Amino acid sequence: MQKIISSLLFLAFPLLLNAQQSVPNYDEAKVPVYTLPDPLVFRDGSAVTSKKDWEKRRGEIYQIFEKEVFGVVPSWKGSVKSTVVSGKANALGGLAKRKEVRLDLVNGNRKVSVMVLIYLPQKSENAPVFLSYNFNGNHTTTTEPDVLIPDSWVSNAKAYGATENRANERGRGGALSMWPIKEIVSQGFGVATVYYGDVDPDFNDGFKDGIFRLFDSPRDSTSWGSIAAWSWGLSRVMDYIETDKEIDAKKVIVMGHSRLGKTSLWAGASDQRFAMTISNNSGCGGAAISRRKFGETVGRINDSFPHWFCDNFKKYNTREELMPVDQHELIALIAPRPVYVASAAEDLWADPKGEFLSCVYASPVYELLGEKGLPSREMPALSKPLIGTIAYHIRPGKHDVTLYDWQCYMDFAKQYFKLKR
Ligand code: GTR
Repeated sequence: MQKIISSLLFLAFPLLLNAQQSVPNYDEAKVPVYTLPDPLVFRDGSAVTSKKDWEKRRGEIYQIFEKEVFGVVPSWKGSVKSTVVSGKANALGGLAKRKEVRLDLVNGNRKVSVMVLIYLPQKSENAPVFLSYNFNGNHTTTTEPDVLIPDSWVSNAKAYGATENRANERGRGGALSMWPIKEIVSQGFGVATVYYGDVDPDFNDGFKDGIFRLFDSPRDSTSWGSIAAWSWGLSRVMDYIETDKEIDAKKVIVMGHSRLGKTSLWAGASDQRFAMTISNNSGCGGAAISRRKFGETVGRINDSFPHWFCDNFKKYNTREELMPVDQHELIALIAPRPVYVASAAEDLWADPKGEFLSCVYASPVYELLGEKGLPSREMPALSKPLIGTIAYHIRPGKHDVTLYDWQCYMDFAKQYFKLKR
C-alpha cells in the first residue's frame, strides 16, 4: 500500500509542481528564504576587491548570463547598410526634425530590414537620444500621417487594429500615451524607435524568422533566444548611430518597457556603447530577483514564452535557487554606467520589491567602482525616486510607461549629461 501511495505521489509530483507554478505568489510572507550569489566573490570563492578584479568577475557573470539565461549570440559575419528613406525638417509642428532610416542586415543573399524612426530636436548636436523599441509598429508612436507602417509580422492586438498579422492605418498613434515624443523633444532629447518585430517576430517560430535567418550556427541549450536577438538588434542600430553626424553616439540611452525592459538591460550589459540604461517594469528575467518567486516566475515565463531565453534557463523552472546568478548581477553588469529601474505599484506580476532589491544588491559593485549605488536600502514611497548612479522609483498605477516615468528618466539624464533643467 505504502509503495502504491509513494509511486502515485511520484507520478503526481510534476503535476504538483505545475500546480504550484500556476498560482502566482503575491504574499510577501510566502517569499522563500534565499541566499543571493555575491557579485563581489569570484566563482572560486576569492574576493573581488579592485576595479581590475571586477573586470574579471564581470566576465564570469556575463558568461553565466549568456549560457544560462539569454543565450550566446553567434558570431556575425554580415553587414549593415543604412538608407535614409524619408526626412522632414519641420516635424511635430516645427519642434523636431524627423527621418526614417532603413537598416538592411545582410548575410550573403539573406537580408532582414529594420526601420528606425528618429525624432531629433532642431539643435541636435548635444542631445541625448532615447533608443527604445516599440511593440506594435513605428506608426503607433505618432499621429504624423506619413510615418511608415511596418510590413513585418505584428500581433493582432485589438487596440492596434492589425488583422492577419499585418499592421494598418488603424494603429496610427495608438501607443501615443507611451510615447510623449513632443514632450521629450521639447526638453532637448531625441527619440529613435524601432518596431521590435522587425528584428524578430515575437512568437515561437523555432528561430526560423527575423534575424535568426541570417545565422547558420546549429542550436543547442546555450543558443540565444528572442530577448538576446532584440538586444543584438539594438547594437546594430547603435552601429548606425555611430555613423549619423546628427546624433551624439556617446549619449544614447537604451530604454525599454516590460519584455523590452528585459531587452534593454541585456543590451546595456552586452554593449558598453550605451551610456545609460532604463528598465521600465521589466520584471521576471529583467530587474526582478528570481529567487523571490513572487508574481511571474522562471517556470511561468519559460512556459508562456519558450522562445525568449536559452533552453538552459528552463533548468531553473521552480528551482530558481540553483541559478548561478540572479538579476541583481544583470544590473551590476551595467556598472559603472547609470541605470534606472522603475516599477508600478499595481504591477505585482513584475514584483516591484524584487526590482528594487536588485538595485540594492547591485550597489556594492557600483561603490567598488567609485560610483554611488542606490542611496537607500528602504523601498521608497510612491513617486519619490531614489537617485544614485543606480536610480529607482515606484509610481502608483499599472504596468505601463507613463509621462511620469518619462519625466523621471529625462530628469535623471539631464543630471547625468549636465543639461540645463
Ligand atoms: C507578460 C510577461 C511579462 C512581460 C509582459 C510584457 O505577459 O509575462 O514578462 O514581459 O508580458 O512584455 O508586456
